[in-house]
Amino acid sequence: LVAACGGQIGQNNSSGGGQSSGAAPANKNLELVVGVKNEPFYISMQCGAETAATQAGYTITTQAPDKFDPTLQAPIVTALGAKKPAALLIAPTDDKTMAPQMKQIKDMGVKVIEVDTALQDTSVAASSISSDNTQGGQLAAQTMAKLTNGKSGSVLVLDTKAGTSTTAARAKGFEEELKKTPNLKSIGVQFTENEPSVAAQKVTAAISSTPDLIGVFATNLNTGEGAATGLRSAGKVGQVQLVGFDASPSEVEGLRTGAFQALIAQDPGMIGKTGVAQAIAAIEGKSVQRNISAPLVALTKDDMDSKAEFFYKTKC
Ligand code: T6T
Repeated sequence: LVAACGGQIGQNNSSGGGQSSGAAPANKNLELVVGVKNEPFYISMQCGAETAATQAGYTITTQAPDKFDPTLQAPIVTALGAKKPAALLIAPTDDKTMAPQMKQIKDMGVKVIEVDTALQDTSVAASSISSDNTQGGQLAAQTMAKLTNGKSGSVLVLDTKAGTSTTAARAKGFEEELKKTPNLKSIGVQFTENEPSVAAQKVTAAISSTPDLIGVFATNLNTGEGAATGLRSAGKVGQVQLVGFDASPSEVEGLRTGAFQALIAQDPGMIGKTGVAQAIAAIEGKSVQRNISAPLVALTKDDMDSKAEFFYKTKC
């Protein structure tokens, strides 16, 4: 299987920043607003961000909505207006509807840095740090092609919520790349609302309606965990190939026990660290890079333990 891919931190399109003013900033408070509470991807990101902030002599506070939902995330951003951090690092939960609140905070002089997800409007954030999600989807399709090894069949793609920049790019990259394997046909992209129970239902429904279902691509953590539950309840573990995204403890365990055949893992700690470095550069008037790509890696049962640094954390 394809072992690894992805750009390197610091590789992408840079854009010029200002010159260093030399004076230390008075406000050294950063805020991180992630997509949802108690989720290993964001916990790992938070750990990386906290390490980098402490090393640089900055403080960072993390907040998250109870669900991956812009109507719950937007008020958190609006309330930051009263606190006025020097920078806001944010994983916007919708690529359009989070724009007004993010613009408002930017207009107050707060530097805005996107971590993981992004707005369609590229004028709001000074820097955007993310995995190359299109490439991650392509890697998932190449992995699915290898796993199915010339057999013919249908493949289900599970996205999370419409408006999530990352998972949309993964689904698109997967479907485009899958066309290069004519014996595999996508039956289309279905949304799970980032709820494992919905992902499980979509998988069991697809198993009933599509007798030649050979594979499932689950574009993120909750979707993958739910898809594995669906395969278990339908008694199809190992018969339907499951390629997931992310590397939560439950997904890693599922890879070990055979519910997943591959996982495309990200490096959320690196995304958090780099987000802090870019925020500090913006605050201190140094050069900022507009787009930064973080590495991705494909994990399989055979090689997973040699890549354990990619497993996500549940605490720092
Ligand atoms: O896959 C990650 C993240 O990259 C995506 O934007 C949203 O879902 C996760 O947080 C995993 O649940």
